[in-house]
Amino acid sequence: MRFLRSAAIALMVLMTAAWITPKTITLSIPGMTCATCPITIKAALKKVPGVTDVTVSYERLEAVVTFDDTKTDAEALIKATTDAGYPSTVKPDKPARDGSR
Ligand SMILES: [Cu+2]
Repeated sequence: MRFLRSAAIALMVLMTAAWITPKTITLSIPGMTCATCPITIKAALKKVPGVTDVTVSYERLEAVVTFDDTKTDAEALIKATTDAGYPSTVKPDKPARDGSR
């Protein structure tokens, strides 16, 4: 019985993990003008609930954001960069690995 219960819990954890597969998008942010802009943008994106990872490249004028898509979405990320002074757009990405939507 005890084993069954922990097996059920393990299964639930696995299913939850599958459900919240993090999503990664690339934002094009042409408004970056110097090497400190990425720092501001990264801080703004990290503040968005659900965002787990942010990589901002000044050279490429883009930000790669990984987030939990049950907690936030591209619109919220765009709003965050825009509020920080850097309007952005979602870069069309290569087909995502999880095309199950
Ligand atoms: Cu700057």
